[in-house]
Amino acid sequence: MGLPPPHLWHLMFSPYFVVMKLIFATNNQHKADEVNAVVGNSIHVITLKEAGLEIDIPEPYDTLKANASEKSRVIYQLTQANCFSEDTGLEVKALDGEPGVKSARYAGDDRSFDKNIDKLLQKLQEKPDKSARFRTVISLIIDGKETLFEGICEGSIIDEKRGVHGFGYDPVFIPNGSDRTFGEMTMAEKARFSHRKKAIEKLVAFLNTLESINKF
Ligand code: ITT
Repeated sequence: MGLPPPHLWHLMFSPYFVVMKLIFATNNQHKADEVNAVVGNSIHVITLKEAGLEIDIPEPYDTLKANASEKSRVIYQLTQANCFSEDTGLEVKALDGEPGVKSARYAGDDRSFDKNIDKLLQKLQEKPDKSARFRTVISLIIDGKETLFEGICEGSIIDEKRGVHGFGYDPVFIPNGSDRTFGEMTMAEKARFSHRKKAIEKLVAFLNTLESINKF
């Protein structure tokens, strides 16, 4: 990485100089907490709220990728700042991938986690195959150029809620390799399996390969 222009040299003594700032185009604080736990001090992640942006970006498309791209594109156009977004879906095999891209509003526009779970359990009642996966797609925009990352966590759905941690479908999802739901795990325990963590680790690895980016 080259030196910044002389009038910015004072920033070299700022703790933020070596830390890249990225706006995370999300209004979901749970997601932000999980991402912050993975990136630690290596990236300064700024949520929309922290950036002073009150915006609910529509997710009109029928793929996670298209919706993730839309969210980061809108924020980049608005701020010209390096940013990323992610779209995540719970994909249930016996329901042909539902709720998938509709995960947030599966039971309606009020985005109730409880109602979404109730609808899911009701639709799965008669289905013997309970296998499911979480899939996260991240869209990162650095200096106007988009790169995508994916993280998947395979598991299954149980027929009653267990645990109070996490958010969304966590109380009914058991990742392969565990006998506890995400709802019964602390954030650190969930991270051992998490789709989001896998995608974010790829993002961090990618950023580490970039030689010169605008860190301000
Ligand atoms: P942003 O678009 O503002 O980032 P959102 O909550 O609308 O936040 P999504 O569009 O990605 O996020 O919605 C996906 C939904 O899927 C989310 O509302 C949860 O119900 C569920 N979900 C996503 N990640 C999850 C996770 O790690 N554990 C459990 N449920 C999750």
